[in-house]
Amino acid sequence: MNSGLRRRKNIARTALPTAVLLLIGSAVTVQSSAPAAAAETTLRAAAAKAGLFFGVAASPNRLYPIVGQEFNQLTPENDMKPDRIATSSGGLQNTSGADTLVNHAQSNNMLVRGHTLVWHSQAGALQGASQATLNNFIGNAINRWGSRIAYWDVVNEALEDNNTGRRRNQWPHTMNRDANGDGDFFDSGDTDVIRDSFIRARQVVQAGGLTTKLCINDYDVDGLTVQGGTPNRKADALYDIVRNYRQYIDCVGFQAHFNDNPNSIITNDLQANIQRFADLGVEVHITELDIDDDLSNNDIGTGQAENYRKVVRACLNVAQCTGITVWGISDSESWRSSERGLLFTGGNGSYQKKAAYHAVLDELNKGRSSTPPPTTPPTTPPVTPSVPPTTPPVDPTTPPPTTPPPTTPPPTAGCSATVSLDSWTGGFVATVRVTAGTASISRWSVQLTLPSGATVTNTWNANRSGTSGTVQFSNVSYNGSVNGGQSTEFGFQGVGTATGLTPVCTAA
Ligand code: 9MR
Repeated sequence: MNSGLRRRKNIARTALPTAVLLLIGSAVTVQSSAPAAAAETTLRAAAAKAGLFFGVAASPNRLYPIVGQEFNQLTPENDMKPDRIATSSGGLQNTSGADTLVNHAQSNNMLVRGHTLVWHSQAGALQGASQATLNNFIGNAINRWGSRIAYWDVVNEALEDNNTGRRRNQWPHTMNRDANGDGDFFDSGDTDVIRDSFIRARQVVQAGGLTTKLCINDYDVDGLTVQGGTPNRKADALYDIVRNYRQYIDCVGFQAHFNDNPNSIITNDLQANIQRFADLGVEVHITELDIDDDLSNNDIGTGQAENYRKVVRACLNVAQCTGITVWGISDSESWRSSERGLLFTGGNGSYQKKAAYHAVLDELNKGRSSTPPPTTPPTTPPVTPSVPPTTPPVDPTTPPPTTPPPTTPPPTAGCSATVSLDSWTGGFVATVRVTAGTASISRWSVQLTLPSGATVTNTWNANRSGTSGTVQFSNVSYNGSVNGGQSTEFGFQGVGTATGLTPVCTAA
């Protein structure tokens, strides 16, 4: 039986598998200044107000109006997988479906999650490929869509089933070499497809000046424990990977396909598990959420709507949990239709909201916890990835960067700021790096003037006043403190053309 069939069979009733930041800045402002605001009536608006995205898995033949109305993030359910778009040498083919989805997302002001680059399943012509070929594919795929992809699942489902905590014993993980035989893949002499793929992806993002964030994604990694209180070794293994390769990894996806398998249930320690990854300094996303409507063995309740509410609340309670994606619109069009795991019934563009929809909307409208749990600083240096000497050379087929390198204005007292811009016809994403002077700072603000016709539509990791002309950005609660010589970043997306931006930074 091929792995796809075997996988589908497993999934039927057993374990299963598999960016908003755009709205975080503005949302934080709204939340603190207008706590009694009227409830929002769409998932995307409620999520944006709470400072996260709410997305959906989508296909080109199901781009009904609801997609843009209810959701502000889109993951191609199948159209960016290697079996669709990869050639055996790591080139690209058949990208029209993916292009359609990216264009639809862009015109509906939705973030895109690219899914996925390195995966044992649905590998198509890449099945059995070498790391060099995988690297070629990684470069070609990332560069095709550039910063229009907010998040890429670089590595998907690297860990095996049944809570063993081990890597999969199948390609591409069989390319692993544990050089000193100590049982892990984290030593300098080891080769590891996870590490090497992230290194390659990081190179491409850096070379292109892209804002794309790089994620690792898996299923059954949701709680600290699985049913019965057994430690979730798969989650622990994922945690070790992220901790050890933190310099290359920006984000972690918990697929959150909840069903009756003891390893796939919703546990009360979901929030604590999200928090421990957040404490490593990465963003956490719930990437493929669906919940069986009959969780008879589930240890914390049987009501689907209430279970959805618990998952949404766990994410809302951790500031670095920046997005939730449901794996489809309606039950009947889902990969697991018999379990009726989604928020809508109906089909073909005509959908009815379920109780689960109303529970999610209600929970999102409550916003983030007023007293978020304390976060500890990252244990490894965040933000600035470095590439070790073992890094393979940049693939010569990689197109040159599409954006000019950042320009550095003269530093002002306390801090300086640089901006790098990724532009496309009619829009842009700007990433602004704020660097403290020799002294540490506890607050910063950045002012810049947009050319006529340019308007900011979303901001992340900063509060903002103004949308056009002279616009002011200031730190949010978690990134105001910057040690001397260190940096933090925020970003914003807009329509129009934004060239010649000269940010001016002031600090306190
Ligand atoms: O939902 C996807 C379904 O249409 C495909 O047939 C299937 C093939 O493996 O993949 C499904 O999506 C999977 C995702 O890519 C990774 N995590 C598990 C998802 C459900 O199987």
